[in-house]
Amino acid sequence: MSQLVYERWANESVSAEHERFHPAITDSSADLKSPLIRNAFDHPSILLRLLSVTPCLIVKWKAWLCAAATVLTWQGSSAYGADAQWPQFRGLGGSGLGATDFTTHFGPSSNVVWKTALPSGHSSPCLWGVRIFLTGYADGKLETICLDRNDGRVLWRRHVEPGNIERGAQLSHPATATPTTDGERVCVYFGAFGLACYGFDGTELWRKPLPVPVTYHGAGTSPVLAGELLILNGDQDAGSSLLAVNKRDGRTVWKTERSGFRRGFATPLLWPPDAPEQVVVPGTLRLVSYSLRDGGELWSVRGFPNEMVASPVAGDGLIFMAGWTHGSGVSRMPDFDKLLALGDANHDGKLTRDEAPAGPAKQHHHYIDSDKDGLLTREEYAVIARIFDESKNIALAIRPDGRGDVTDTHVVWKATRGLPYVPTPLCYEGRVYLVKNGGLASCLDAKTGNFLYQEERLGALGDYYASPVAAAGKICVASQQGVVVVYRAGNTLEVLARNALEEPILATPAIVDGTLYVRTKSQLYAFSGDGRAALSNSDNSKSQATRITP
Ligand SMILES: [Ca+2]
Ligand SMILES: [Ca+2]
Repeated sequence: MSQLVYERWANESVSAEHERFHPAITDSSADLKSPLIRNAFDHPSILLRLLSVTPCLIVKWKAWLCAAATVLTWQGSSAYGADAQWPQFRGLGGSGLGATDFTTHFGPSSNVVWKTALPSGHSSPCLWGVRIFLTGYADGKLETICLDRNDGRVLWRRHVEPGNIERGAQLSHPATATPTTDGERVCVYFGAFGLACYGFDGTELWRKPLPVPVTYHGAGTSPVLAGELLILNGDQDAGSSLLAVNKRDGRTVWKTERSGFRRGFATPLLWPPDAPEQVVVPGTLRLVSYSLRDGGELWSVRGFPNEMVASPVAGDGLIFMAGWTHGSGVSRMPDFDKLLALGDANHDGKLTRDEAPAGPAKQHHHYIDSDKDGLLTREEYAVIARIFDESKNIALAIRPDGRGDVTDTHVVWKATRGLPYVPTPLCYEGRVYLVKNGGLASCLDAKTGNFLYQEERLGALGDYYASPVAAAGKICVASQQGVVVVYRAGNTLEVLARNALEEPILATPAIVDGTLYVRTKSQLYAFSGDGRAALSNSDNSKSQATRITP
């Protein structure tokens, strides 16, 4: 492991809240990799406990360091495996699945290993080894932040300056895309800037400014790494495309236009998971799989909503997708001639927003106006009227081995109840889990699509933007209102805990190495219910006014 680069200003920026849990560490030259080690040196009694030997007072301090470092480094690597990975949005392969158990019960002051104040952002934690990567937006800067997974300390921060921030809805944010890493570099995307890539020590490797997407709700997708490529879904209200750049220098390898895709927020899925050859991207009315090699279209499925927010997920040899938009398939757009007769005051055959009669033409004026000249033409209107007419809310399973339009041949099952708006489905141990606004959970058999339970209450109301994640037979999902529900995976709904974190949550949690990482509006929490939290907290409590008890 290379020596971590600690920056003085980064240490200075650690919040007072963070300091409460972490006494300042002044000796950054020592190769002390975990709070366990650091605290042991601060408190020799802990060191003795860990070494389980009787101290000999004549042993020189250097020898102590050697012996302690050997034992404690082993302990550290055992607790914080260097192979620990959650390398993109929803972890390995975008699966949302962790490999280790996580604590069921936690809160702002219980089972907290550490917490760190962060600038605001909706991006989820991306983890590799001892590093956690996140993005944020503060003081006009789009930040990439690297934290030490051992203690939550900020290792480095880098930023890019945005041009115009993309148009966004009330809840959107300029730092929404989750970073992605291959263990050597971390790549980030900001709608208002484009792509940037940093080495693990914070060195900027390259940057690739991109046009600010034309959006109404803000950018939502996250980039994904696939071999030598970094893939970015560029769906927007006009000029959609799928972009593949060389992860080493940011040069464009291929770019596939997605004309006809008029809005989208999904993160692409790579298939097959172990050796990807396809990149699967849902969008307006269709889901399309492209060749990773050249971006050529391989197969597609019709029958989706006008805009896709949730991402596809793989499991059991199938690809699962769920899409829902408000009013989808319910109402047809009025005839354009009727709208002209009602509103076209200057008789130019086009409608300004003021001219448009109340209803969808006025409500969706900006969306329909594809060239953004402020006027709805007959042609622009016809495109969106068709899209709205064909829009269908659906969850389905697809066999991903076809070519061409496989709507009639490779869709294994469909469902129309329990559909999530933003949260991506979870496929776990042969079942597909859906979480709908209002805290309504559904579970389907992954192979047949039969409901095992449908729209049952998690007992935490409100909207859901974070996606469910799972490990060790448990599922974890966070409501926007800040309640993290843990429920048992299985054929029936059994809620194990509702943990209120007292702040809004829009980011998807991560489960790595027995620790659950949850980003709230202002903090990143690391929760653990094992001795790690207890030891860390008790150590800190010795010199801190605020004691955190498990
Ligand atoms: Ca007019
Ligand atoms: Ca226009």
